[in-house]
Amino acid sequence: MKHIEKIDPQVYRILSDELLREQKNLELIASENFTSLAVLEAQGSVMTNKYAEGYPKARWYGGCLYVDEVERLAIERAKKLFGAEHANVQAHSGTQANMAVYFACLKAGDKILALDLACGGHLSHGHPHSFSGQFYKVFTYGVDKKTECLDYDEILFLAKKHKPRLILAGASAYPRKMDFKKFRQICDKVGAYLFVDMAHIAGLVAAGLHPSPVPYADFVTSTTHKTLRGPRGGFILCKKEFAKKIDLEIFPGIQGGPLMHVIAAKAIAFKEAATRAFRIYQERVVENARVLSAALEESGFRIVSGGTDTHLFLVDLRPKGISGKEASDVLEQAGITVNKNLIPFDERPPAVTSGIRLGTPAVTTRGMREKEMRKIAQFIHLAIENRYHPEKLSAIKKEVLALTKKFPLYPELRSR
Ligand code: DSN
Repeated sequence: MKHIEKIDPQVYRILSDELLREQKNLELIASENFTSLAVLEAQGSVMTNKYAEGYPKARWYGGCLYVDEVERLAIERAKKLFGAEHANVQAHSGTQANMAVYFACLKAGDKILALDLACGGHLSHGHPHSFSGQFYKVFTYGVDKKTECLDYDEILFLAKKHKPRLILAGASAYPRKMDFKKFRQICDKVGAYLFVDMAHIAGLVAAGLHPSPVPYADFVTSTTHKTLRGPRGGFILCKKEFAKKIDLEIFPGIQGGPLMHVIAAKAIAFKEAATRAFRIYQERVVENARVLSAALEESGFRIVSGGTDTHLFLVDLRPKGISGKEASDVLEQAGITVNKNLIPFDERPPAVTSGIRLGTPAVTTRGMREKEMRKIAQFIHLAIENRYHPEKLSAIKKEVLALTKKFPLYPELRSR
């Protein structure tokens, strides 16, 4: 960052502090990860300079020879990685990708059926404050009260009752595998489109550790920066019959010029995700999540649905008498970053919550394994137990620092 240091010391200081924060803390936010240096480099590359409205070979501006090449590469790699008929890699984010899908197949006022936010859904899946909840008539399904897992008979019942034009599968905070074949069968029974938002599990799907939605869904969206470990951004996969519609909805429908530097980084991430090393990494992510959740359970926390099949899980904090908000603040003081999260049937409001969501993609990228997961569970347990003792939280923070030092992050990058 030598140029930033020279030109803008204030921004340099802030970026350095963020690098230090990422290096020193334990990152357990399930949707975050650490990209490769190659992905970082591409995002800071000269392609940030280029306007390229349109698609490869059909642009509005000249000089698109190389951006065409890199976008084609990203498209081909995404299609191959997920076995898809068509890929659009221009979506700036997961929410933009979702917006393009809705616009491609729905009219304002159409009915959609999606997972309730309180049971793990996402804001862009029909929350009243999101465009999705304002443009469409939204019905939700939840999880079974006892198992805290999806109940496909209930989803079928709701689909028959409401006759939605589109059924959405996919979640931000659901720890179990989803059965996309069953979703397809339900859609076929009521004549609905199947739309899967696989943002959280895309890395697991790429590695073959979670069943792929691609053979079953009409539309699949994802972000590139969660388990997939690429740059911040989104993409869409769909059947050939919807290709033109999706491309038109992204541009000129809802976006202008694509972020070509990010698309170059997406191409790199898709290449990285096709390797054996990435598959091994994902196996460790899932194993680490299993070990961390089991160790926390042993320390008296309740794990929603009794565990996890994926990279994330939800901790019910009620047995510890602390809210999600308090727990997240306490853990932050101990150098552990998490997010508060509603648990199914939560009686607390979303800004408080009774749970936290934990995920292992980032710590696994640092190289941590089962032994470290048990240690992290102990840190979390001790921090919550000693929440009124700042000196004990500082002591845990020192231990966290000792642990993160053993698993260096971006040692090639210089911080202040
Ligand atoms: N904010 C993301 C997450 O944490 O799951 C979803 O968009």
